Amino acid sequence: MDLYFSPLAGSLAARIALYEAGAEARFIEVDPNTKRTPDGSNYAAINPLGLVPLLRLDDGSLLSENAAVLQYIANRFPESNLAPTDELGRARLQQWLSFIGTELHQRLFCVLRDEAAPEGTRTHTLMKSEPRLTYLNDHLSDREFLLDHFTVADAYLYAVLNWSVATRVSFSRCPAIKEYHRRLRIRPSVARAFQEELFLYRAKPAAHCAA
Ligand SMILES: N[C@@H](CCC(=O)N[C@@H](CS)C(=O)NCC(=O)O)C(=O)O
Repeated sequence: MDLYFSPLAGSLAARIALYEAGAEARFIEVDPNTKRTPDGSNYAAINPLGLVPLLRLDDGSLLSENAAVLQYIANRFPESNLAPTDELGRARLQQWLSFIGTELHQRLFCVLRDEAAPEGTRTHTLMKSEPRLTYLNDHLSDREFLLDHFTVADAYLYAVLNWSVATRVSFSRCPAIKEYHRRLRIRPSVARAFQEELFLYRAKPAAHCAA
């Protein structure tokens, strides 16, 4: 399996999931500016959207979208227990993957990372995100993970919360989110994935705009 990724992008979640599963995978870096891979291939020809993550499966087919990629990894390595198997548990996992993907990844962090956004966008976006962050903070205030054990949704939430530094989103009013992020950071799969991608990120700072 190949994972197309950019250092410290949302694709970090898939790397964490693969490490959790102890899976064999090849990691192919995509330069977010040039859309080239290290061998000079044009990533836009592989994924016309130009977005990461993207998985190339063993049969050569491609799978995109964080929620799908993460659930595929969880399904492919069931012994790693990265997703609930019961019907309601699966729906709850989907609920959190959707929340993270839409309410946090796209609606909050992608907007704040957009340097071309019109004036006033930041204030408006932060104001709109407040109830969402409060909701997440309340949910995390009495639990270690989003569900009752570590799942791919935690890997995704961790990757997204990392962008709070570059986007200057403060969690001072969200102590449970802060504590959750701190706890996950020291989980071995997470620490390993983060350190490896931080190294790549720092190697080419001009290519990245966040994290
Ligand atoms: N809907 C996609 C969004 C993925 C996405 O926004 N990826 C960002 C990195 S976090 C990206 O590849 N950005 C590059 C670009 O916009 O050109 C998903 O959930 O996988």
